[in-house]
Amino acid sequence: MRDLKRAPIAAFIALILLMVASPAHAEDGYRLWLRYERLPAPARERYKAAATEIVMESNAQLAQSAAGELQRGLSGLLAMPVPLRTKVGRDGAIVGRIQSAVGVGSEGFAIRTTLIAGHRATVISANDERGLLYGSFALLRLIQTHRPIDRLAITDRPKLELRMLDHWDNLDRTVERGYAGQSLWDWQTLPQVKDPRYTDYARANASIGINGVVLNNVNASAEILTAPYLRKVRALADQFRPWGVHVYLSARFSAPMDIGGLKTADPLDPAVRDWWKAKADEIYRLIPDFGGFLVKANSEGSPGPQDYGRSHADGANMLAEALASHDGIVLWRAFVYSAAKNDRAKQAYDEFKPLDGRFAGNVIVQVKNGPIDFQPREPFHPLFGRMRRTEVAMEVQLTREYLGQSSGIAFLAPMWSEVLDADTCSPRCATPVRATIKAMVGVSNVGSDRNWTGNNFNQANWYAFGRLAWNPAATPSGIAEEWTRMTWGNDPRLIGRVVVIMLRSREATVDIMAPLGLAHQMATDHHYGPSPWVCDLTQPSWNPCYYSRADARGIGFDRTASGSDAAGQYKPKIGDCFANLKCVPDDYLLWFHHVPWTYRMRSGRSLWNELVARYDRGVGEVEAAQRQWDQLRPYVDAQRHIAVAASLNRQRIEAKWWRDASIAYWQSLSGLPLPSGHAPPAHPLKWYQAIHFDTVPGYLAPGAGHQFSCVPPPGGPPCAL
Ligand code: BDP
Repeated sequence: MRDLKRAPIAAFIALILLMVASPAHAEDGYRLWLRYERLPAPARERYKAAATEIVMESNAQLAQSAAGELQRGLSGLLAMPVPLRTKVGRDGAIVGRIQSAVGVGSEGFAIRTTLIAGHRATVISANDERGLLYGSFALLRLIQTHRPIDRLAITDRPKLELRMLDHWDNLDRTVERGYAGQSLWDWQTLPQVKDPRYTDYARANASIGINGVVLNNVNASAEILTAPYLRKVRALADQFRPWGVHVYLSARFSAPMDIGGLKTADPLDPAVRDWWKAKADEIYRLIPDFGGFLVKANSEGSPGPQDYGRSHADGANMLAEALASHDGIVLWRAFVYSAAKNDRAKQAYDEFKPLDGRFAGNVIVQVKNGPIDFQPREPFHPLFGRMRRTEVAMEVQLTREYLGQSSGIAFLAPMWSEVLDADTCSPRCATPVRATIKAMVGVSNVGSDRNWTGNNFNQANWYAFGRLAWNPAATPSGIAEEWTRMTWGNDPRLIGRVVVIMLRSREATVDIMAPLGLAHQMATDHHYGPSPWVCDLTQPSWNPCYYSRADARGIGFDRTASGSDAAGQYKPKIGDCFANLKCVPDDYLLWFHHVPWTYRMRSGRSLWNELVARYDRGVGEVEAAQRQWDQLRPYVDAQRHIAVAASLNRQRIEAKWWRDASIAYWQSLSGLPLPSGHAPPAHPLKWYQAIHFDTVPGYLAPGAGHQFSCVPPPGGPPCAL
C-alpha cells in the first residue's frame, strides 16, 4: 500500500530526470546555425526589453519573410511569443522599414536604435526588401551571438554583387563530388511535391546573403532545358523567391543538337543563336527572375565553341545575347586544360587572357581560386587582376573533394581568405584578389543528409562561404567564432576550443596531403586517399607524378623560367618572388621549384626531413583536435558530440594512411633514412599501393549521370512529367 502511494512520486521524479537528461529535441544538425535555442536566463532578460514586438512596414514578399524569421528567431531565443503588429505601440519594437538608407546601396541595410512615437525601437532600414531580409538576419545574429543590441548604429552592405552556390547535382540525384547523400532536388516528384526542405535551404542561404543558386552539375545534361524539367525548375524558383535566391542553370553547349534537333551548336550559326533566344524566352516566361546560365565548355571533354573553331568569347557572347533582354547573365568557366599542352597551371591564363575585353557586358568569367583545381593549397590564379576589361568571379569548392571529403574537420575560410587577400600587384601593388572580382561562387557541399553537409563541421564551410562572399575581407577567426556560437553555443569554454580546432584544420589537411606546395597526390578519379605513385594515366596532368616530378634526385615542379615559366604569368613583383628560391614562401616551394631532397630549408632542416616533419605535424594536429573535442563533451549535446568524435576518428585514421603511404613512396625514391624521432610507415609501400576502392561517394563512372539520357520522340511522350 505504501509502495503504491509512492509510485506517482517516483514516476514524477523519473520524468523530471528524463527531461533534464535528454534535450527537448534531437540535435541532428538540421537547424544549422539557425537553431534559435532559448538563451540562458541572464541573456534572455537583457534582450527581452529590446524585442517586444515586430512591426514590418513593408508588405513586399522578402520583407514578409524577414518578419516571419524575426518572429521565429526571437520567439525561440527569448522563449516568449513576440507578436507582429502594424505599428509601434510600446518600447522594444523591432521595425522593418524601406526608406532611402544612405550608404547601403541595394541589398544593404542600417540598424539603429531610435525613438518612434516616444517609444524605444530598433529600426532596420534598407533601400529595398532584400536589404530588410539581410538586416533582419543580421539582427538575429547579434542576439544569437550574445552581442548587445541596445545602442545600435550599424550599416552593412555586400561587397560583391553575386554570391552564388553551384550544385554539381545530376538529374538522377547523384551529386558529383557530393559527400552528403543525394541531391536535395527530387526531380522525380517535382513540380508537384514541394518539399518544405527547399524552403529551409533557401532560408539558410538568405541568412548568409547567398543570392543565387545553380541547380545542376556543370557537367550538364541538356535535359534540364526541356519543357518538363523547366517546370520543375520553376517550382524550385518559386520556393526560393521569398528568400531572395535566384535560380540559374548549367547549360550544355550542345543543347541545340541534344534536344533541339539542330545539326550544329556553332555559336555563329543563326539557327543556333535563334534556338538559344527562344529557349531563354521560354525560361523567362516560366521564371521571370531567372538568373542565367553557367557553362563549362571545351573542358574535360565537354562540348564548346572551339568544336567549331570559335573562341570562348564567341560562345559566351551568343548566350549573353539570348539572355540580355531579360537581364540574365552568363557565367563562363575558365577551367580549361588539355593533354596536348605543356603545364596545366598555365593553360587557363593562356586561353583567356587574350580574350580580355571581348566578352559581352553580361558575361562573368568564372575562375577557380588556383590555377590547377581546388587543391589543399595553390597560389592564387594568375587571371585575377589580369582581366582588366572583363568581369571575373572567383570559384571555390565547399565540398572537400581534395581535402578529406566527408571526414573530420577542414574549415576552409583560411584557404579562401589566403587567396582573397593575395596581392595581385595588378594594376599596382596592394590590389588584393578580392578587389578584382565581382562575384564569388561556391561548389556546394549540401545534400539530402539530415544535417545537410554530411558532417556537422562541414556546415561551417557553407556558412563561411556566404559570409566571405558578403565581405571578402572578413576574418576566418571572426567567422569561425560567429558560426560556433550559433551552432554549438555561447559558452566561452567551448568557443575558444572549437575556434582553434577550426582555424588549424586546413593547415593540418595541407600537411597531411600536400605539404610544401605539392598538389594532386590523390587517388585516381575519386580522389579519395593517397596515390603519389600513379604515373600511367593517358592524360598527363591526371597523374600525381606529373605534379611531384619526384625522382631519386629531388622533387617539385619547375615553374621558373628554366621550367614551364608559369611564374611569369604573374606580375613581375609577384612572379619574380615565386621564381626565386630566396623569396618563395615555403608553402609554395614545390609548386614553383624542383629541388634536391637535401635542399636546405629555412628551418635548417633538409627538404626531406622537413617533408617528414610536416606529415607528422598534420597527423599530430588531428590527434590534438580529437583530444580537444573529447574535452568538450560536457558542453555539446550527445548526438552531435558523438557524430563529430566518430568523424574525427576517421580523419585520424586517414591522416595516418596519407602520412605513411606518402613517406613510404617518397622514401623509395629518395633512399634517405627517416629523421630520428619519426616512426617508419606501418606497412611497406606495396601494401599502400594495393589499396583500391571501387566505389567512393561523389564519383561517377565517366558518362553516368552527366549525359543526356532521354530523347523525346517527335510527337511522342516527353521524358519527364
Ligand atoms: C574537378 C572535379 C570534376 C569537375 C571539375 C570541374 O574532379 O568532377 O567536373 O573539377 O570543375 O576538380 O569542372
